[in-house]
Amino acid sequence: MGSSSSSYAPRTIYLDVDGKVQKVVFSRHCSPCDIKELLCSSSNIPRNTAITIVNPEGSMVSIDPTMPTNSANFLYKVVPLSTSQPEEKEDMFQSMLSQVAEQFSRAFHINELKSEVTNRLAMLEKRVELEGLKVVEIEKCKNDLRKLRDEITSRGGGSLSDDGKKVTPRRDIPSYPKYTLSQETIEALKKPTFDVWHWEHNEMLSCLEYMYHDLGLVREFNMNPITLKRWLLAIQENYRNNPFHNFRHCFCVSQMMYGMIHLCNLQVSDKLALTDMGILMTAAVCHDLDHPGYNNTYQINARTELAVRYNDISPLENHHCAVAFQILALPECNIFANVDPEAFKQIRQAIITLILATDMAKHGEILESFKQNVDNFDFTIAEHVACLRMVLIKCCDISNEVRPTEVAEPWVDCLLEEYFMQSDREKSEGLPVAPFMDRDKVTKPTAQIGFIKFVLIPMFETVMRLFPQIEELMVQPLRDSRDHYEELKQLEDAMTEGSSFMIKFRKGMKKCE
Ligand code: 0WF
Ligand code: ZN
Repeated sequence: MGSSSSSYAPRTIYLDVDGKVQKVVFSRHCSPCDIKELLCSSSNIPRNTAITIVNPEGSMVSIDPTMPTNSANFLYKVVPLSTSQPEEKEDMFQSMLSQVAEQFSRAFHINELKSEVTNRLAMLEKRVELEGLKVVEIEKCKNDLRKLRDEITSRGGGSLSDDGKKVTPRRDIPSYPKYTLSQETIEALKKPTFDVWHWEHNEMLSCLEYMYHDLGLVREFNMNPITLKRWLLAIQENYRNNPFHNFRHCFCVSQMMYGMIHLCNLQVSDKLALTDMGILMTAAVCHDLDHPGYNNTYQINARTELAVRYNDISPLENHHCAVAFQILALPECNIFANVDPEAFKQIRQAIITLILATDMAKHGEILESFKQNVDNFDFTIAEHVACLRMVLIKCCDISNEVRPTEVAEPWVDCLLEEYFMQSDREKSEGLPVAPFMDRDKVTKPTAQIGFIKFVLIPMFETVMRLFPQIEELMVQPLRDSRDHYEELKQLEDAMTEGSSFMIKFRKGMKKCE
């Protein structure tokens, strides 16, 4: 996978043609018709024959440029539709329809959710009509309906419900293609300059898989490499498609962690153990699982089920943790299955601590305790190491501004989009709105300047006292970004002054007229 070829790379599928393996390569820009013709000619079938493709499990595979690729030991078969009997065609059509319907209903649970919303609304209306509801009951019903609406609107394909029953990946690893990373990508992956926007989900999965192998974590924890793939797939499917808190953000945080491990030489020095690296990487991968796109303040003010379940204590972070361990509880996804139970207990505890540390409400407290020991840091003191691990995941979690401007800036738009969705909802529900989330008050420079100056630079400069090598690649880019946004702010202010001058000027002209 070369860093410039991913979206152009041809796709390869393997066919069973009369018992022999036939490799078929096509461009991602081919139309479904082109691919059908190619499949016909590869299978010695006349070019215009209507065909379908079935996999070894008998399921039909769509024919289009994004069709799931397979391997030589999971061959697809081309079946000419013209040779099927009418009943067979009907069966096939019915099977196809039911598969599509099942996929839809599995992914979105639309029918159950729709009928539940309808039922509850009907019940609510009836009760208001018959007896009048107490305020607290109305609030509870509103909350229930809000939850259901959330389920419908923010379910991004494979995310899971609060009861945590849908953590199993919806597709298995044969449809998660094996990418070979180019040397260029391997080198780039270690740096904060890595272009995180360039890659599709499957490619990011391959990069994450590579990081686990490269750091020696697969060997250290005696992981089954297939389990690692399945675990990563389950992780990806349990991130929702939010504007900001999505799988690409998970990838960014994990890639920055991998980058910091290399930059600070943690993987070769005797400073941290391989177990620490496993804890750091796994916490980074899991840290925002099933994020609903609305922050803790919203959860608490709106009294959502998560806030109630976790008694208003870091509801989101507690949820991310719970989902992480629900996934690890699946035998087919348990990357720590071969670790002895005592060691697993410690790893679990450390991962929980790290995910909980990503709650920004704890920022001051965590940074202060790190400052206490940074100047006489001792890698043999467990408490020091535990504190460093927390600061490292915090740095990675909010590190977008460390990246080059063209990579960092789109993330601000994504975050503001998510914030505005929340503040619009807060306004419509009569809940308090934070000024930094309000579309009428915040701009990109105003959002970023304070955050870079008072949150990011102080934290990264503290880490720099322990690892001076981060100055060039992490701290300096932050200073540059602060300067960039301060210039933007001046421009913005000049434009506002200019336009208010124009308004006054026009008013004056009107008076003269
Ligand atoms: C938009 C801005 C902001 N900017 C970032 O680069 C960034 C990275 N992560 N996050 C970021 N927020 C948050 C995602 C969830 C938690 C952290 N925000 C921060 C806010 C506007 O403004 C401030 C500024 C200083 C202190 C508190 C909020
Ligand atoms: Zn995060």
